Amino acid sequence: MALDRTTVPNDLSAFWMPFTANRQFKKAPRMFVAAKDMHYTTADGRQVLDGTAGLWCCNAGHARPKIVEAIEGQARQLDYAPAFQMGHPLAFELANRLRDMAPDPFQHVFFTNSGSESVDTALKIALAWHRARGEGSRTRLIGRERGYHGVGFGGISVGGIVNNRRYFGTLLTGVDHLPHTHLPEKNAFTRGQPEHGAHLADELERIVALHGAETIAAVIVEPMAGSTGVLLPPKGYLERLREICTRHGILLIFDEVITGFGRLGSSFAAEHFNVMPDIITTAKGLTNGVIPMGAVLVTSEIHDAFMEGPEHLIELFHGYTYSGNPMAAAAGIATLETYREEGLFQRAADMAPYWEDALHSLKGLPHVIDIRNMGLIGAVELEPIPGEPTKRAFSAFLKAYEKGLLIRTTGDIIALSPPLIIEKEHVDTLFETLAEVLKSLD
Ligand code: PXG
Repeated sequence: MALDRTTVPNDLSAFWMPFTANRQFKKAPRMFVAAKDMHYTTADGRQVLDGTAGLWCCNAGHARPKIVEAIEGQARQLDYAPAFQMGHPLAFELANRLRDMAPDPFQHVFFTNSGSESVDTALKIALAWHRARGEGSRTRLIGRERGYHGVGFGGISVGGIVNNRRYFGTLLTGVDHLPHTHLPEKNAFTRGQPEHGAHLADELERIVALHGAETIAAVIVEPMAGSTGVLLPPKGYLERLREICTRHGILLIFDEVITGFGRLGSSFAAEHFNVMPDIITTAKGLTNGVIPMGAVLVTSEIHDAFMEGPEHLIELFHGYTYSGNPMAAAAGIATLETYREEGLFQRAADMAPYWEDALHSLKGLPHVIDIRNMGLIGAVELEPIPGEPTKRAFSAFLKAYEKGLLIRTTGDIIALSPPLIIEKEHVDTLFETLAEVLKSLD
């Protein structure tokens, strides 16, 4: 029997949906049944402009031929190969290509299946690396308020989204947090990196003084905090964080699950800001979101410290059944080729000024209290309805969807991150629709 891919089942009760108001959704479901380039098709046959690249992941747009063909071909050639003590060519090929596109220091790649797994992998590598070098006392991990590092126990421990933490017990011990960098009273309506807030990196010195540098393994931050509502690093902030980490022998991890693969107009935020961490976590755009995959990029200094001792012994007791999975690797290679052939990272950089102007034209519309942007990312922060936080932005989300536009909201912030293939006409349509939506809000 052919799979019916477009008819919505009558019974929606079995699927417990992630990060979704299940009961509300199931009363009035919003379903996509197809996608091509910049648009989704809904179950009731409407076209919806993708203002969010799915969930920040479909950077090359939807149903791109090269990626589709790679997956079809790979399913026929080699569907699965064991990930431990066996290999297959494409995982090595993808790792080589990632190394080649990453900034110079990043010479080795560990594959995962998601951003959450990349984060847990990076934290574990950081701990094990210090131990391998005889600094086993370095066990503390430092995250940041409002940080999002996925939903594993490591990720929510270093993360700083209250609702993602408060229900789940005591989390990892030995974790501390830097303050977030959101200073709306000083930086509202900034284009690009805000002027104020570099001093917030000095809080790391306070944390070091409190615990002792010799107890701290790593600091993890998103170079641009996406999920919490697009918080850009203040000018000089990342540089200062880097300098303090280096001075105290602490590893710096950039979580580039969102910023990797062209979102800011360059391969990685590390390159964009010209600040090199020791470890980079990725996922999402690595395979254009088509097949789940993540990757952790590390320097030779980190990798090589593990390559000691008898050669028959496993060097790192970590990995997943699907690390470097053939289908995902094929999708990843085809995705990176699509990015390169179409010059999509440069395209994002070229489109960014037009995007910025269009976004900031929303200033002055009802309830808009801040607008922030960088690369092909934008955020519009709305004044919350008194006593009912999140409601106004969610209402904007529903209205936009009705008008044929997909946006994301978090709290009372609207986040935008379109596929990098976006044309000026799409940008115009997107912001005209959003302006109508904002004017219609209570
Ligand atoms: N790190 C960062 C920086 C992320 O943004 C993850 C880790 C976790 O990735 P996985 O693949 O485990 O989900 C993320 C994910 C949103 C939104 O609307 C953001 C994410 C996921 C879903 C929605 O902002 N980021």
